[in-house]
Amino acid sequence: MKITDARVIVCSPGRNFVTLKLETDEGLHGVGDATLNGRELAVAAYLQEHVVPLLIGRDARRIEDTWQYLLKGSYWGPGPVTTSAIAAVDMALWDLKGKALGAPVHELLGGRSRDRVLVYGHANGRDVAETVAAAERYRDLGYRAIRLQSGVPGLEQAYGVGRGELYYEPAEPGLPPEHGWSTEAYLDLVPKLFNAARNTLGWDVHLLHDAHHRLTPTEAGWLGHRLEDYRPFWLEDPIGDLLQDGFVHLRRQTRVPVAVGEIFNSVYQLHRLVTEQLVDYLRTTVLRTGGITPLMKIAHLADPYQVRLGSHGATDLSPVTMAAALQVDVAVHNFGIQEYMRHSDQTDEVFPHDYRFHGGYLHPGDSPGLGVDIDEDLAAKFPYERAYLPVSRLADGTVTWW
Ligand code: EZ4
Ligand code: CO
Repeated sequence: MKITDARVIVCSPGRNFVTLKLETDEGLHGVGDATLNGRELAVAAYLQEHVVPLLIGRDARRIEDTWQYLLKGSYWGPGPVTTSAIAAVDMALWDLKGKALGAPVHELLGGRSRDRVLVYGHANGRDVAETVAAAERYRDLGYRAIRLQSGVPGLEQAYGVGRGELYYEPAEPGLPPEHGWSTEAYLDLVPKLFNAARNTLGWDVHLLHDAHHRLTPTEAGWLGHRLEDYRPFWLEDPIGDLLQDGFVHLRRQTRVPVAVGEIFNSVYQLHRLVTEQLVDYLRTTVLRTGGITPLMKIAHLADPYQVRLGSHGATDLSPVTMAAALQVDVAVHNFGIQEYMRHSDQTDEVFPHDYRFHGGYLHPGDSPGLGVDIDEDLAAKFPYERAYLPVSRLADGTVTWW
C-alpha cells in the first residue's frame, strides 16, 4: 500500500484545525490531526514543506519505521511543532492500517481493556455559585466526573471560564488578549469552590481542577493540602510541568493526586516523573506527543509504576485526535480518565465521527480505523482565521503563565 497523495487541510469551523489526509494506491485514505493552538500555520508549513515530500511513494504499512524516520531524520529532536506534525502522519497511518485490515485501531493495540471510557466535562462560571450550578447541569447530563473552574474575585477573566454553556474555547480571533492574574485571590477561592461543590453535589461524582502551571511548588503544596479532604480526582498542572524537580518538592507537601503533561512532546519530559512516582496521571496526548505509536510506549512505561493516562481533550484537539485518543484509552490497561470538551456542531459536521457520549462515558465505536473523517468540501467553507491564546500579567505588569 503506497501513499499517493498527502493533503494539509487548514480550516476554521468555529476554531482553527490542521488536518492531514493521506491517500493510497489501494483507494483507502487516512486522517490525522496536527493542530497546535495559536501556532497552527507553523505545523501546516512543516508538514507541507518538509514532510509531504517524504511521504509520497512510502509504504503506508510501515508505521514504526515512518515515525522513526520522521523524528530521527529531522535530527533536531522532538518539539511541539515537529511532534504535532509527526502525530498527524502517525494517526493517519493507524487509520489506514485499521481500514486495510478491516479492524478498529483498538483491536490492533491489543483489544479492549474496558467497555467504555470515563470522561470529565468542564463546569465553569463567573463565581462559585455559577460554577456549582454548571456542575449540577453536567451531573444531570450523566457526567460522573466534572472539572471546576471559577472566575476569581478582582480579576476580569480567568483561565477555564468560557463563553457559552457546555463549550469552552480559550483562543481569541485577532491578537492575544491580556488577562490579569493574582495567585493570592486564586488560592483564597479554590478551597471555597470545592467546599461548595461537595456540599451541593455530594460525593458520588469526581471533581477535578486545573491550576494551569501558575503556582510555585510551595503555593501548590498549600492548595493541594487544602483540597485533600474534598477527595479531588486530581489537581492538574499545579506547577510548571517542565520542571521535574518541582514535583519532588510538591509530593512532600500534599497527597493530592497530580496530573501533568498536556504540553509534553516526548517521553524524556516525563520518564522521571513516572519512575519516581512523582505524579499520578499523564495528560500527554496522542497529538502532542507524536501519535499513537509513542503514546502506547509511554503508557507501557507508566503501567508498572501505577501511573495512568488522563489524556488532554480540549476543543483545540480536533475530533480526529479524540477518536485516536479513545482507541488508546479503551485498549491500554492503565487508563484513568479522558478529558472531553464538546466541540461545536459546526466542528462535528466537518469531522463526522463514530464516538458517542452516553451516561458519563465515551464509546469509541467499532468501524475500521480511527472511526473519524473530514468532509473536505465543508471544511473549505471555513477558512483559517488568525487566533491566539491569551497572555497573563500580574497587577504590576509582569508577564506570567496564562
Ligand atoms: O488550556 O488546550 O486541561 N485543559 C487545558 C486546555 C488548554 C488548551 C490550550 O490550547 O489546560 O484548556
Ligand atoms: Co490543562
